Amino acid sequence: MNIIFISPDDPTPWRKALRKHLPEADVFFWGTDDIGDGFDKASIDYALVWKPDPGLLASFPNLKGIFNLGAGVDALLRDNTLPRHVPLVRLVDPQLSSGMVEYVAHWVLHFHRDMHIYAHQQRAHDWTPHNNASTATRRVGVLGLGELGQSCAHALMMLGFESVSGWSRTMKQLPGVRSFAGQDGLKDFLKQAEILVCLLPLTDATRGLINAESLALLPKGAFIINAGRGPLVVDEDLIAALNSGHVAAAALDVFNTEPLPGNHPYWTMESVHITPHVASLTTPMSSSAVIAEALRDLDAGKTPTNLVDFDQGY
Ligand code: NDP
Ligand code: OXD
Repeated sequence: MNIIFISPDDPTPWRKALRKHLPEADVFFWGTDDIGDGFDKASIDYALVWKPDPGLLASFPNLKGIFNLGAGVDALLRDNTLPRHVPLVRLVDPQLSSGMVEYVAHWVLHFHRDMHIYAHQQRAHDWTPHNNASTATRRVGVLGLGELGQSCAHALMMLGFESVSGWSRTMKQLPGVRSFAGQDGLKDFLKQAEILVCLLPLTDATRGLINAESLALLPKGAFIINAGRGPLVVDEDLIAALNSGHVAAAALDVFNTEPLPGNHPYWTMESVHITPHVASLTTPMSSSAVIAEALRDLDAGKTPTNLVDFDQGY
């Protein structure tokens, strides 16, 4: 079995991880000395990729499967030449989920416990205590109840949040989580989300979903945590909502343009907390284990879990 690995990541830990979890495969690392003059693209069975250059995957004529080295496939689906007859599998990895849980729990607690206010007060040498809000009454809403959204909703309940809700395309039955679905459920979901966690994939249906209209539905003083994708948010609308105080603060990990341009207003807004798309990072060892399992399923003619639905775009 021959595999092409295409990613800007350092190949060294990946070589080690793939040797351990896929010892039967010959793995060739694109952009390294593995790809000599006689390299035969037709010999490649599977591709492991993160943001390959558009057109590159189409140049491997005999691919039997493509494995995305991340959860979001929006960048891949933007490539019009992507071979759509080839199964595309996205990454679902317990370590990716736990990284996201850490990021989301951090910011939910940060806002819930007024840390954004105390940070501001510290700069003003201001010793004003505030009453602590209660997890019994704080309402947290998770946009996107997939692998990551469900893990985060569960973790928030474990932290004591008694009012956790989620919004997805299809209705969910998750113990303790109030489920809202589809456009019909969106308004009611937003109206009660004091802390809004965004873990939606970027698709034609979700682009720009966080806009003036949806932001206006949030309770006054709401918080936004976006670790899904930047273009889910209309930046000017979020900035206006932050400036008016309707949205109290935002933690943003993903942006319309990455890296975030140096002159972007977010950089200097006190109410905005920026991280450089690190909410959860793919780790070679744990993701190689799950990719190896899915790859063997596919090779044995089974349908792997976590196949991308090209029609839905995720
Ligand atoms: P999943 O595919 O497991 O879940 C996606 C969720 O979004 C599902 O609940 C789905 O609904 C819902 N959804 C999709 N489209 C719509 C829609 N039009 N209306 C309502 N709900 C919708 O994805 P993951 O949880 O694994 O990952 C989510 C995203 O997180 C990734 O696509 C990626 O963009 C981002 N991410 C960011 C990282 C970071 O470091 N910042 C790291 C990893 C991922 P349903 O359940 O009904 O299908
Ligand atoms: C992902 C990401 O989609 O890191 O996995 O953004």
